[in-house]
Amino acid sequence: MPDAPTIFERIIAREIPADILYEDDTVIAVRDIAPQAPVHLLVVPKTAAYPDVASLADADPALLAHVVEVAKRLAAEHSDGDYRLVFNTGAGAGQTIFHVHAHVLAGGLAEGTLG
Ligand code: D5M
Repeated sequence: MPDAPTIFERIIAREIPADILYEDDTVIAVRDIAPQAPVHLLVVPKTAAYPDVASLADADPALLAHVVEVAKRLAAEHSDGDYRLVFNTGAGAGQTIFHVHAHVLAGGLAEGTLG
């Protein structure tokens, strides 16, 4: 039996609401529902083929580069252009949705911390 669709697949299919900030043929960007920074966005490849960034990098580096480019553009649009790009990878690192996504964290981040 195929896996149940993730939250991101359901957002892409417009089955559940989200604050969609950008969309093209291959990615969608939404505001994170539980922000960890003043600006906290998610850039999500539309394909459900890749559970994490390592598998995306192996299989489709051009799509990963596109995710990075969209993240950069959104950070400039929604903040001052400085941002953290985070890919939680594995449950032990806090990943909860196994459909690759980039966290874009920006705006008033504490200096010198990773948290
Ligand atoms: O990140 C999964 C992220 O997804 C986490 O920061 C919350 C966010 N999330 C969960 N549900 C939603 C909806 N419905 N809209 C927007 N954002 C959502 P992970 O790296 O897997 O822990």
